[in-house]
Amino acid sequence: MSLSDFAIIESTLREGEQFVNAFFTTEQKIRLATMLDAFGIEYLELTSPLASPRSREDCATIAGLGLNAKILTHTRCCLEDARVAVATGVDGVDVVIGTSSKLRAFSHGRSIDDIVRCAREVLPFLKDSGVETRFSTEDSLRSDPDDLFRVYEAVDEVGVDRVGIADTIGIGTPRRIYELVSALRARVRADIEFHGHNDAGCAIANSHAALEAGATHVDTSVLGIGERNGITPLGGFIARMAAGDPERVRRKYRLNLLLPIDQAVADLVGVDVPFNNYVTGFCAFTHKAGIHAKAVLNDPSTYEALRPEDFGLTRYVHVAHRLTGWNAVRNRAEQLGLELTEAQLRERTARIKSEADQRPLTLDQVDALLHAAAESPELAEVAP
Ligand code: HCA
Ligand code: CU
Repeated sequence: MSLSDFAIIESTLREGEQFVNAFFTTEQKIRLATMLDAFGIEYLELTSPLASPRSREDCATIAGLGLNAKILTHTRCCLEDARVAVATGVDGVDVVIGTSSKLRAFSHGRSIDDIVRCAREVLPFLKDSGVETRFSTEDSLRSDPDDLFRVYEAVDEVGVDRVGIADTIGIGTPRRIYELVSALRARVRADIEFHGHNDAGCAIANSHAALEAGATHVDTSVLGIGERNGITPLGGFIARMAAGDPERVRRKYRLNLLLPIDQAVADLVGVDVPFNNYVTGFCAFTHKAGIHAKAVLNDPSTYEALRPEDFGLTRYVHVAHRLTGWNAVRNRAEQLGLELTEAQLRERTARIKSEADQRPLTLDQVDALLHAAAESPELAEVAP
């Protein structure tokens, strides 16, 4: 159900602000919020207004922009924080508290009974204030399942809109997340959100598994930025969902904004978009080996799970190397407007391969070889 009907909680302006290089000015936050809203994100999560005076003003400013996305902020489970959050004018408040024994011992020092008591105080206050409510347990995967379900059932009883599972240190696997979300799905009527860190590389797969098990909301950040190596990246999550149901993802989001969004965040935090990034990495739609190139030129879906044109991008067939084939070379000749015979193309392909065996070749050098063939018809006679 949820694979076909999910919402993204975009947390670049909360979790992403916890990335070591991140410092966003108010203007930059507004620009990012506006871009993400234009992309079609359903929710934007902002840093707690309790974090600093500027964070508080920015919450109010972004909540007042009149975006389509619902604006959320994120607070600890306490009434004073909840009051400040509501006063900023946000649409919803994401309440979080650690339930693992480690966090209870070394972070806030509260018992499960205490957590339940506090949640039963904070959530009704938020509901009465007319905002959407979410209650999440930090470090859910290292929490005792009995404690977890006790807390979730208690907040479900007071009518929370959404409960959240957080894989805070990125240790989840798809199977584990599937089982946990399924068990939770059977116990609460509230929507279910998944927040997954990427320390061990499973964040996207875990988010997908959460949806398969009945979760309804997934947290992302642009390029995955966040604490340590971050969380589920927006682009990677979109790629995963588009690989499953491209029609729906095309209808839901303005996919051609993904590249400017990834680039804007990379610039703001002083990093490059990774070369192998989902969709927007420079080699995401490049093809190299002759066999791949031939098939892709005939039908791109042979070797592409995603269509570059859905994202306003183009594929690139790499010809200047020793693995090339004559179909790729013919395609390049056509791009250059050259009419070469099959014999010429096969001869030029053999020449490119032997030259590329000696040294790296550039596309300019390949183009020069193709132009030379077009100007020397006698090459047409040379069989490979
Ligand atoms: C944090 C921790 C958190 C919260 C996630 C959530 C995590 O930095 O406050 O609210 O669901 O990873 O546990 O990001
Ligand atoms: Cu987190």
